[in-house]
Order: sequence, then structure tokens, then C-alpha cells
Amino acid sequence: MQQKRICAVILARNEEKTIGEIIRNTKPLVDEVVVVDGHSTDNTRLIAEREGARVLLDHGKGKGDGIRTAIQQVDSDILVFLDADGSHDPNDIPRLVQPILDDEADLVVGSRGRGGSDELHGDIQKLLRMVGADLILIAINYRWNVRLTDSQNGFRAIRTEVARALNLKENITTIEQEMTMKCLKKGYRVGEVPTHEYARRYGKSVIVLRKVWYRYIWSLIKNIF
Ligand SMILES: Nc1nc2c(ncn2[C@@H]2O[C@H](COP(=O)(O)OP(=O)(O)OP(=O)(O)O)[C@@H](O)[C@H]2O)c(=O)[nH]1
Ligand SMILES: [Mg+2]
Repeated sequence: MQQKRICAVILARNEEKTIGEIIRNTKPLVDEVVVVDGHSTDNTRLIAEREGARVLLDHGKGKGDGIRTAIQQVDSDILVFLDADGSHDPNDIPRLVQPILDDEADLVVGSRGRGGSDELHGDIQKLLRMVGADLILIAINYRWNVRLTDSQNGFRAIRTEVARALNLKENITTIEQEMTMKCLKKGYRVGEVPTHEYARRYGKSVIVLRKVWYRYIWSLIKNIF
């Protein structure tokens, strides 16, 4: 059987402090490293190019737009998505990809339910985020009679062919739950491996819960029926 080519897709918007190290740690584990730049105004793009990554530019609509840009433009057989803020450990990439290589899954999500998270515990904002994510997860589990422990983690691997077949629409971080739901709906195999989510190393979250919560609910409603 022919060797499958693996591409790490790093989503980055103003992550100059961490992007270089993430690329260096990712490179030895994959065949290709692509950085999707969300119109950074700092040196993210420059550093990514210097580290030898292929840099794509999204359309400035959000992380979902960035993910779609990669799905359209990258031709490797398997895509592994990870954040550029230090939340995801590149050393987990081989474990994420393995179920696809073994032909046991089409999408493999890094589960914070099983691997733990520094971003979902400790203050009210994080509590609300966690409860919201869990309610959505429960809805998904009942709808498709599965027992997933994370539907939203951005750290995930997917067969490129499958990603293209999903016709993803979401422009922001709602794209991850959309991807999970559309895979289940179309009968693709969704797997999980435990991965730990670390606190973003620098800077503040761009996600302001009170501004986006309804978009998560709306995307759930659109995709679950
Ligand atoms: N290409 C692209 N990447 C983005 C965009 N917005 C955010 N990102 C990146 O996507 C990743 C996830 O975004 P975060 O802001 O960390 O979102 P989060 O992990 O849910 O929230 P915090 O870690 O708490 O800030 C990070 O690496 C961001 O730099 C965008 O519009 N385009
Ligand atoms: Mg983050």
C-alpha cells in the first residue's frame, strides 16, 4: 500500500511568540507543514516562512475560514489541525493520525474529556464554556447514538478526501462541531484519542463567549436535524 502523506495545518492569527517553536516541533512528525495565516498584523507570517512552512492566507472571516482554506488547497492525504498558541502538543500528532493509518477512522478528534484541559476549568467564563460544550456533546451523542467525549477540540486529524466531501460552511470555531456532526451524519467513522489541552501560552482569548454562544447553538440546530 502506498504511504499516506500527512500535513500539519497550523491555524495562526497573531501568534508570533509561539508559532516558530510549534513549527519546529511539528516538522519532524509530518510530511508537510502549512500555516494558515488569519491576516496577522505581527510577525507570524514572516516567522512561519523563515521556519520553512508553506503559508496560506485565509479570507479574514475567522478560524473556520482558515480551516476551509487548507482543506481546499492542501493535497496531502491526511490533515492534522492544530492551534498556534501552544494549546496543542505536536508530540500527540502520531497518536491522532494512527487510527486513520490503520483504517479504523476517517476523523480523529483529540479528546479533552479524556486528556484534560487547562482552558475549561477555573473561572466562570471557562465553566460556562465547558457546560455549553458538554450540552452540545450530549445532544450529538443522543442524536447519532455515539459516546464521544469531545466534539469541538480543534486538535484533530481527518482524511482530506472526507474533509472535502463535508462541504463545511462555518466561518468561526463552530466549524469543529460542524465537522464532527457532518461526519456522523454522512456515516464516516469518528474516533477519539485523549489529548491534553494546555492554556494558551501568551495573549488573551479572542473568543468572547457572550458574543458567540448563540452561533454554537445555531450551528448545532442547523446540523443536528
Ligand atoms: N487562520 C486563522 N487562524 C485563527 C483565526 N482566529 C484564530 N486563529 C487561530 O486559531 C487558534 C485557536 O484560536 P484561539 O484564539 O486560541 O481560540 P481558543 O483556543 O478557543 O481560545 P483561547 O486559547 O482561550 O484563546 C489559534 O492558534 C489562533 O491563532 C483566524 O481568523 N484565521
Ligand atoms: Mg487557544
